[in-house]
Amino acid sequence: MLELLGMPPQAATHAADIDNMIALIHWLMLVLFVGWGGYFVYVLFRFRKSANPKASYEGAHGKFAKYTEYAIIAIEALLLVGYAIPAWALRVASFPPENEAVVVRVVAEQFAWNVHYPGPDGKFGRRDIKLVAAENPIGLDRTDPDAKDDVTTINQLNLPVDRPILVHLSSKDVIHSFGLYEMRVKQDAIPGMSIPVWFIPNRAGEYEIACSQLCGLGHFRMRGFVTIQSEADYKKWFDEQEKQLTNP
Ligand SMILES: [Cu+2]
Repeated sequence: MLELLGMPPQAATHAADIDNMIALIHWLMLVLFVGWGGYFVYVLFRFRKSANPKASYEGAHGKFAKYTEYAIIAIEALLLVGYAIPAWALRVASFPPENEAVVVRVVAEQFAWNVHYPGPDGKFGRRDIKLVAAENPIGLDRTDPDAKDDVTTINQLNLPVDRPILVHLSSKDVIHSFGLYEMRVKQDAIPGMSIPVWFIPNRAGEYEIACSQLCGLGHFRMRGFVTIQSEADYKKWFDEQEKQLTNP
């Protein structure tokens, strides 16, 4: 239904919850729009000049308007407390443990997404701002033992399907925003901060990383790709990357 209305396919486990909330909010807005619109037309007719030659300075009596307001407040509170806050809490307070998740760093810059995998040792190598260069955009120090097996890519994020993904998001320059529409993920990347984002992709395929903050003149081309693949394909891809590290 939502896909027919132009929503992207749902490619993460929490996508349906977010879409349900969006749908509920839109239903409420539709009811309010029709309700207020109908009321407006009624008032135009009911208080027309010919039927009310003399203006009433008292205004309308009756409790209907008051109760309608209370009902709308109650529904909005229900949406906030029953849906929005729990959905948000799950994203920002219930991170998967690092040893179960695929952990990856994404470093945004004008105008690219740098991806940094810790490699089989599970440890991210040291990074040094002095080492930042065109061929080493994140300044990875390859002399550090933890960095030896680290894999870096530009604008390409490969991830296995059906596993929790934990992205540590940061930025080298300005505020960017990590937007994976199909996975219903959007998080600002803020210089000086490392922000964790997690999700479980549940549909293999090729998706896009869109920068969702106007971050400069090249914002339009700040576009990366996410490949969600089976565990076996992901491992194969990763092994190829490792091979290239040892004999480039
Ligand atoms: Cu950007």
